[in-house]
Amino acid sequence: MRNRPDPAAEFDIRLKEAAAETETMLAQLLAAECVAGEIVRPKRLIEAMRYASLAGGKRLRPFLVIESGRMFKVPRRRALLVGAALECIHCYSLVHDDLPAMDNDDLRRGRPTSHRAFDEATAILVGDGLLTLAFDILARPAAHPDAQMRIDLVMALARAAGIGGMVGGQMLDLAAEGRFETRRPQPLDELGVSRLQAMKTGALLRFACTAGAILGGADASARRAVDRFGAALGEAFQIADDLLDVEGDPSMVGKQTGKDAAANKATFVSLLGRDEARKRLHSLVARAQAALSRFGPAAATLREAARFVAERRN
Ligand code: GRG
Repeated sequence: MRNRPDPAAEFDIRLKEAAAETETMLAQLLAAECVAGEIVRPKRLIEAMRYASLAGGKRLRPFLVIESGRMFKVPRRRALLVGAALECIHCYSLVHDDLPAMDNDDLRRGRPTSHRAFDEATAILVGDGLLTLAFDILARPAAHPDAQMRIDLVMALARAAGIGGMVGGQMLDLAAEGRFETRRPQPLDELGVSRLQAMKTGALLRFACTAGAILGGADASARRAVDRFGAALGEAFQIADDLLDVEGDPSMVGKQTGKDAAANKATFVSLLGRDEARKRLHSLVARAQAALSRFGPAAATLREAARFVAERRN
């Protein structure tokens, strides 16, 4: 009988497989040739969109869609398409976040940011193109044959990525930095930081986890369990990111570090100190893993994902 690899090894294999398949899917979706209804795909736009979304990134969000889908017996190709749509939103957010008007970063995923490799106007259009493509993908019958199911996915992703989700979280972040009228940093308390992070980073990760349950037609109680997992994982991810900004090696992280303190950013690390932030991180991992206990061995890889998020080095 073949020995099953341990959960950590199995996780690594599955994450790599999901990343490779996502890469292939994105490359197909960003082909030079038009799809029905389009007129022409400008060469520079496609080149820049491919630059921003191919060859790099852990592909954690598509992986979470695939793995949560696996628990509910979702056909892999459907989960892959939904994961690719989500990755488009994630890549657009990184491109726009790196722009001079936002974080003004030169390095992303170990390479020049999109506006550095191309130009600012192209980088703005790359983000616009990826955001629009995400919803094009979700509207395709290949994402799910049932139109109501596709509408549910569109709605859930729009809410996660939009005003009351990622975009809103970015707005709160800029306001807290003192970018607007006051021109002074606006200190946030724990609740403020927690809400900002749940929106800016957590919402997409949470969607990634619930998408599998939506695609698989899971009942309300299973959906809530997966949603609790996603919420805890999202918060853990951001605390790990904040710790990496303080402790990480830029050559490993693939971007500049030390930017949060320089921008007076309120994070759990700045509010609580590194040790307390790390304790909070570990308790979130335990909370995320406990949320999946009812699924038994079927959720082993997702439980590993919570550990990975806390221990990652990039
Ligand atoms: C500009 C609309 C708009 C939103 C920006 C997500 C975001 C909001 C900004 C990104 C800034 C940032 C670095 C946030 C920390 C969390 C995060 C999203 C890290 C990068 O995600 P990973 O580690 O990246 O999954 P890879 O490269 O692996 O895909």
